[in-house]
Amino acid sequence: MTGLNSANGNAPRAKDEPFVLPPNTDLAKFRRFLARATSIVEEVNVKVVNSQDDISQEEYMHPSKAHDMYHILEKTHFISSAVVAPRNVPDVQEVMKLANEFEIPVWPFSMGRNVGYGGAAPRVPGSVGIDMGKNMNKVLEVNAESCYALVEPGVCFFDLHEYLEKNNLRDKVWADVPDLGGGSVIGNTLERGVGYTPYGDHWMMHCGMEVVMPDGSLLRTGMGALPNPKADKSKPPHEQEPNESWQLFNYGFGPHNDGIFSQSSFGIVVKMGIWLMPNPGGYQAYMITFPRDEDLEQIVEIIRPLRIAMVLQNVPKLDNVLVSAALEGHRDSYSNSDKPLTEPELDKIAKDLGIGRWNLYGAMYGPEVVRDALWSVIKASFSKVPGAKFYFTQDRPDDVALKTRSNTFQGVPSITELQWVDWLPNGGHLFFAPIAKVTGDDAKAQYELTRRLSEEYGFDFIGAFLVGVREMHHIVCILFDRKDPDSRRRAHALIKVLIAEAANRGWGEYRAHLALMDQIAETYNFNDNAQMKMNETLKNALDPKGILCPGKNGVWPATYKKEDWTLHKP
Ligand code: EUG
Repeated sequence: MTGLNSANGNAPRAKDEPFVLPPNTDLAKFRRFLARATSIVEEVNVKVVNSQDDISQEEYMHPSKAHDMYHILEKTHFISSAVVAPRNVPDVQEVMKLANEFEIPVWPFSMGRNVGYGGAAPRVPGSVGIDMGKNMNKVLEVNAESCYALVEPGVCFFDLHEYLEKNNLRDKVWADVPDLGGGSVIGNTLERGVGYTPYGDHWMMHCGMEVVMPDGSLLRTGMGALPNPKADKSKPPHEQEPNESWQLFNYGFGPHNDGIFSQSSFGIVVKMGIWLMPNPGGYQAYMITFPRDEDLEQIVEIIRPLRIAMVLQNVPKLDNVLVSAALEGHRDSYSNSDKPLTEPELDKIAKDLGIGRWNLYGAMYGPEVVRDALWSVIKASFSKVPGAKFYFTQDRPDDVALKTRSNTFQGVPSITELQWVDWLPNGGHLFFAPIAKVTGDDAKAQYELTRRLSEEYGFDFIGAFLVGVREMHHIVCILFDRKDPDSRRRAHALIKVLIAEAANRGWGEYRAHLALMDQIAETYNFNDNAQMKMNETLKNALDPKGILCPGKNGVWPATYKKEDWTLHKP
């Protein structure tokens, strides 16, 4: 295990010496590596992580590229030694080959905005970050007739939306966006992020990828493997005209490989197709408030058949009272107590804001006759919950949460949702994100368990259910004070208990922070860890030196002794 060399105050560091060197790498070798990297990408695209400035950025719009802004371990634990930004696909290939030659681990990221899950930070301290977003940030194509885009890693949801606006394409197509618009389309999709239009499942809606493999070779998946007969073969492969069906049919021929590049360490995605939604020709967002905490079960039972039948057309979001409250205010305006808020306090917040203990946000798409028909079914269904109230955006002109969702649900990105992080001073956040069935029983049981444990560890329960088609992503927002070591420690202890208790009940997480990947990977252990064994076999075959993202999602290459590196020490 690499220690922090002199960040903890031992020998003074040379000017070009990083806080943390890569494993098995002394300063002389690191310097040789950087000189070679510089000759590939040019000096402006190489940065050693060696100054306080490099690790002091804490703003979403100006994220750190070197460490986790919402760290729960020491700030300098998950940290890179240097960040290298390739200018193009051949640079990525050359950097990958160089890393193999030097046996230095690398960790690609797109925008560095994987907030709540580790940001741009690497799993192995001292890895070299590969900043895929800095220079490779083009929308390569939008096809408004067949409704897709082809993008590079540095295209974020704001960029894609802006591209559609600038080219007057919004009347033809919309891009799905998640809560925060600054994330990379590719990065978010590979992490299996979720947005809120009918195209909310980004992984489901991606189509075709170009990938740099750990050995530096380049491939295209799906129909992209079939050459376009019109392609100019004199160009390098990454510039050749792709097959015209690349973004139309995901599967191609033979084993469908895309899955091994998602939440994985098996390749670096340098181009990806994403389906766009045709402009539906009409739109209306709504909010339904439910007065009592106990309404959860009944609400979810009503949601299931409506969502599976696609009467609920989008990914609706069911927020507990504090998600909405935190968007519009700070905790200290409601309570001075450092104990979790009580039932009467929560009821009072709901009353003051004119919202429910649970609030369902959704949208309808299509011409008015279609929306009217859908609304009559939706309204009749949820009216079975006593006290349910129904609002359209225009009924609550001052409601920040509703207004923001109304934009998000029609593909207009923002960063307003980030405001709930300021519920506490110095708010940092960590997500616990188990999958739930769309049943009243499961929702109630997950809510009870996660709320009880959150409160035992001194945190308010702030959570939302995002309804996929046959499951819900239950997002428990663990909000801590990042300047308070005790608050960080409690957040970390809480999520470890949540993961274990959830697994005991058959619940697993869809995505995880760097610090929790090992533990969660170990819960997916059916039949003597058969799936992990296959992942390790693939990892060792594709990346025999274990260079690309060692430890990503709990998959450790053979070159790393797992027992020494795992952060899960039960
Ligand atoms: C949210 C949603 C997520 C996630 C983290 C946060 C929304 C928070 C469905 O995915 O992973 C309110």
